[in-house]
Amino acid sequence: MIDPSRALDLCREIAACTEVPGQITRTFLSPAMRDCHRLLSTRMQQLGMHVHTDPIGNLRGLYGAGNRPRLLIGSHLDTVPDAGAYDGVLGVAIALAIVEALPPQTLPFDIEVIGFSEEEGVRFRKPFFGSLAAIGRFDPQWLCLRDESGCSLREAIAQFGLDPEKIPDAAVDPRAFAFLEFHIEQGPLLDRANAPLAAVSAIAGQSRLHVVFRGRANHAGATPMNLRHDALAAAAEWITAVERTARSVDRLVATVGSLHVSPNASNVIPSEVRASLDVRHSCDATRIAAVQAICEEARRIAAHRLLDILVQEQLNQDSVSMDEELTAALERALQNIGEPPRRMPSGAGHDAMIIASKIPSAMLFIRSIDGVSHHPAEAVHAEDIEKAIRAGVAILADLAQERQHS
Ligand code: HGY
Ligand code: MN
Ligand code: MN
Repeated sequence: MIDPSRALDLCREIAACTEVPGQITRTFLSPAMRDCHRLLSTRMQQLGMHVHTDPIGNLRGLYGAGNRPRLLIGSHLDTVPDAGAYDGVLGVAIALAIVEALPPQTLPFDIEVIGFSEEEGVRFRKPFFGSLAAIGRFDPQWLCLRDESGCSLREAIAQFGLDPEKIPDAAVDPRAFAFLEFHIEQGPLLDRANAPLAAVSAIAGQSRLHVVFRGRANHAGATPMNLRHDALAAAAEWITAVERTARSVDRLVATVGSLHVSPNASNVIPSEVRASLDVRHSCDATRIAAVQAICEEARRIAAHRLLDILVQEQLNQDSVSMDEELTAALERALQNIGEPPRRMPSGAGHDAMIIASKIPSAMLFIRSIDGVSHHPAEAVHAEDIEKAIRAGVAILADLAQERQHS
């Protein structure tokens, strides 16, 4: 019998590791992340794992001697602001539950559980530092990025007690042969289908940009409307155009999720607005064309209002298909536990889309109740977690059998 409550209790314990009392906010290498590492390290050590934090802040638990082929299982430990208790961390909790549930006979491979340090891209507005470093694609130029407080990425890593010069050491062992990520769906499809689990077929590509409208501050009471260069009015006109564009293209999604207004006073015409732009689609050409159209509209609006505009691309991540063999093995595992083999695309981004560029990767989605995520109401069914753990044990047995006969 597998008891899902240990994994769920671990998620709830880790939910208390937050920078903001009363909500769940845990960003890259924050003190809250250190608390999270402490809880997970204890659980990993109880399982007999060798635990270390790599130079980019990924928490790594090695189960086995480390001298054999290696299966990686993991997800991210950071969250969006005011998050739910399961996005990311549930994948690490399930990985540990799978190790705990393994039958006594030894597997012909080692297992490394990885809690990635930065997948959401909240603190430095650039996602995937942990998984990019794990596959050797971390760009040292990023060390100069600064967070809202002006702290550089280099300083943040050093303040956590890590050495930014050693980030190449975060690369995964060359004997790693596969990566599995267990993750909540974060959307409504499984809930609507009344289905607990599904293998992921592909992960939608995503573009993330920083758009700055620069006008001119002036007196809100004394400046006639025809003499204004209002950065916020320009941004507002553009944001409705972003939504209109996204609604006009099938399965395209576009979001302006973050807005900083300066000088942000009720009686001053806004001089500057810094906006985020997030555009996703399973077809890369469609996504890139939409980004170009949306940015062109921003430039048109700025020119019409005699404002300056700055557009900076932060991420241009193509969509990624999951490894066919591993995904078929996940579907066999679903059948093995009495569930129909089911596949579905992912609109959300995941570390698996980064790891997949170097190591065969696959994902198993777990139903999000009411399809809610990136919100405190994020919830899962305990029985779905029990099934996910059983599916994990089943796929490991499948991989073991395959390797013993290869
Ligand atoms: O934004 C995403 O897709 C993920 O939650 N980081
Ligand atoms: Mn997320
Ligand atoms: Mn996630």
